Amino acid sequence: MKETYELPVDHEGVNIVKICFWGASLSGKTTALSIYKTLKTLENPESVYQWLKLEDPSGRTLFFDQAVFSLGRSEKTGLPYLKYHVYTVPGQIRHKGQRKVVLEGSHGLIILLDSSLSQWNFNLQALEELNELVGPELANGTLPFKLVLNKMDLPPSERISAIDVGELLVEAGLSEKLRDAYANIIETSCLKATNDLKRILIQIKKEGLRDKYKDPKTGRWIRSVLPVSVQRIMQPVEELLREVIVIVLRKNRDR
Ligand SMILES: Nc1nc2c(ncn2[C@@H]2O[C@H](COP(=O)(O)OP(=O)(O)OP(=O)(O)O)[C@@H](O)[C@H]2O)c(=O)[nH]1
Ligand SMILES: [Mg+2]
Repeated sequence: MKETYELPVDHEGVNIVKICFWGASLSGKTTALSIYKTLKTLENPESVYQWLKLEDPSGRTLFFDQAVFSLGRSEKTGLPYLKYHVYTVPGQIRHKGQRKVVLEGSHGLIILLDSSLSQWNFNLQALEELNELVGPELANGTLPFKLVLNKMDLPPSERISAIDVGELLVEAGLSEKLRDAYANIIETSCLKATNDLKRILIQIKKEGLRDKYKDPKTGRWIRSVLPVSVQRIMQPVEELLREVIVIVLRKNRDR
């Protein structure tokens, strides 16, 4: 990719995209990013640059988590075409100041909602705060975002549904039609994804099922044979990254 005017560059001159997970405390942001990073490492360790977690003794994020990944590599320069930095904000109410700093300069957001009924008000608070900070940019599409409803492993009586969230989006003016809003929500369970991934790793160790998951030539993991629960965790980051790249390329073309 040629150098673009919207994206910052790092010390090697590689374009950087910043993606940020936003959501209430305990919604699963750190867990989702950890799973994403684990899978990227299995698929291609060279594409994972950095993994930083700043947490308090109870495991809640204190300032941010940051993971840095690369996309492709130019044969000519040996450098990646792009690096994408993925951050999580600290969700606890008292970290409002830190959230603002971490959010700054994001090219795209993953809004993670906790499906637990008991957390509904915290989801609303997180959305209200985001609306205060970047509301118009979300509503007019300048700042692309993906909406993820996590903890779908909870029994239906203890969680909200994607329809409930769709209604909320329409009410907040983030979507015109309920059908569109509903279609844009990605349902995940980090718990199920973690368990499925563990099961595979144990099977490989015990029964040597390595061939099923690995490309014999490259030794890298094959995404398409992984359980849906695991693929779903990768989906928002990668769809968002594609959207950001398309937006940047279009802006450069129309310049
Ligand atoms: N049942 C269930 N629990 C989950 C799921 N995802 C995460 N959790 C649990 O929820 C708790 C909080 O997860 P974190 O990833 O630390 O949450 P966070 O959003 O980073 O929280 P802050 O750092 O405080 O903003 C942990 O105990 C996770 O194991 C899920 O899909 N289902
Ligand atoms: Mg966290």
